[in-house]
Amino acid sequence: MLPVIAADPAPLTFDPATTALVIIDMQRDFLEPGGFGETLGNDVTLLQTAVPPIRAVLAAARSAGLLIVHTREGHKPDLSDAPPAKLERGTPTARIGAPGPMGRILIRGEPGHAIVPELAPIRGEVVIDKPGKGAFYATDLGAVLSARRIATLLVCGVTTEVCVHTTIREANDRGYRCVAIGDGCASYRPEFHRVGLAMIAAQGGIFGWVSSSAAEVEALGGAR
Ligand code: C5J
Repeated sequence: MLPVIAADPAPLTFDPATTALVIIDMQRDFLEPGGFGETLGNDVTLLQTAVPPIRAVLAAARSAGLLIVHTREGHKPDLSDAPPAKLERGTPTARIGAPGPMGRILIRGEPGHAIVPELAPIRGEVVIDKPGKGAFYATDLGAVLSARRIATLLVCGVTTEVCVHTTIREANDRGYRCVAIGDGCASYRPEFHRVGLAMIAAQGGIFGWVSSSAAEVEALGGAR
């Protein structure tokens, strides 16, 4: 019998063979002082709440043999994939590409671009580098998922209303069933986190489902 995840607006039956865990942008640049998130004036400690729940789901997903995808937002060192509209926006303390305590801000290969050590990818897991907010834009994520016949995405990471939301919207339009892991997502703005999750499950699940790490771990435990 296929496992079922307790979720809002309704329980969801899923096939582990066609389900992927997608972990969005759990990078030092967003979670640690001195990175991109802090240059924008954010309290980066707020994102730490997502780490233990993601760790728990990641361990369960690894045991259950799910496809695991990690994404990283960032740009090429020459900034050729960073549109001026993104580079020039706002009044950060340091712009994308400028030097910082973790290397150049939001640049691939720099220490700040790395995934936090607690959630570091292991051999065989997919790492998608993306220049935008959505994980499908200008990446081969769609091809990776098609090759594995993936139909359901368990999505977590940061930030809820920006890269997690954009990715779920992109995936929903592409026909994937998306389950946001509520406590495995976080935002610099707690109200945006709360409303962002509510928007996903509203109207009968207009973008997908919202679940929790405990519910996912339980469902994945039954999938082994
Ligand atoms: C942002 C992201 N917030 N990963 N990126 O700029 O959500």
